[in-house]
Amino acid sequence: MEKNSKIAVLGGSGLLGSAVKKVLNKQGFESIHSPRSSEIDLLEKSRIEDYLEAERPENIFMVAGLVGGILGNNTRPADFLYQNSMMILNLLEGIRKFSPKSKLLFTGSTCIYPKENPQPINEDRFMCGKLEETNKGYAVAKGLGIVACQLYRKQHGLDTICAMPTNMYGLNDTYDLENGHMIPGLIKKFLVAKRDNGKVTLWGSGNPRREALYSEDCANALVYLMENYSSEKIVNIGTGYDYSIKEIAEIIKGETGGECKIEWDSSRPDGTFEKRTDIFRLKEIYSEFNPRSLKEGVREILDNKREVERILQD
Ligand code: GFB
Repeated sequence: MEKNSKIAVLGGSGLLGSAVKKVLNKQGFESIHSPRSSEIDLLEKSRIEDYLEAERPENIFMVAGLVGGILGNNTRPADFLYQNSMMILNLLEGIRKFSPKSKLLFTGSTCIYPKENPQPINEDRFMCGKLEETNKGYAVAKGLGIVACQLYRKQHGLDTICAMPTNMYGLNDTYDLENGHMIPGLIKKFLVAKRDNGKVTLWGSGNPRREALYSEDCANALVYLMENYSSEKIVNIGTGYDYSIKEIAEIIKGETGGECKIEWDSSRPDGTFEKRTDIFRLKEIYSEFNPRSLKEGVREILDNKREVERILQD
């Protein structure tokens, strides 16, 4: 990418999209366009086609999507399937017709892998087994997106690449306790418990294991891949090590400085037991990739006054 390349970030107001814009800005890219969903609804084919015909961005980061945590996914599986499938299909068709020189980076998710895997999970595990029920709709849509990118590359010669980020958190996250992801949910629960002198109720057994990737570290990898990678082979983006949910809770509790009691609600789902990523391929491409620890990432969030205010207001 040249510093004046026309770059589109779709989903630029979300957790990952805002981090991608921040990284691009930091690296001196000057022409970043991030249309809001009110400007371009990716579910409306004609709107995305009009946009691509008018703008013809040289690089497109496709990080838009309907996202949520274990409960959001499990409650609205058809919405997660439909919206995420249609968005990437509409975009690929639009690129093919109106902007075939655009390079597209599509983000999937590590939930595309089967429920059970040898750990860590290598990219070749894609389509090798049964999916986890709680996020089947999202996983099938993201899997479809990957295959679509590969087939548009094969048949139409589009320059598409696909990255699979693991569980993420960071500034500008969504702190929705019912439908959101686990790490922002825990950060909010511990902050509220500290403020109110209350207890914290967490879900499941606390035994499942998850990675914790800071959104800006993921964004650094995405920008690097956009500049240095072109292949149909998907690339995991993770830290390569995981924690039990209990360990994550202790780290967040320690950083928020609360003394609260933790209770576990076993009526809530555990989901996939473990999904640690194999990041060998990413490190081969981007050897300097060095994501921060959960403790460091949580500290950055807690040191940001505006974010903390937002968390407590939501
Ligand atoms: O991030 P999360 O909701 O989804 O994490 P997944 C769920 C895990 O955290 C389960 C436990 O083991 C939950 O039982 N947990 C404990 C909690 N307390 C809480 C809490 O307060 N809130 C939440 N949300 N969980 C996601 C997919 O799966 O993985 C996404 O939903 C995406 O679509 C992402 O693919 C990578 O980690 O299970």
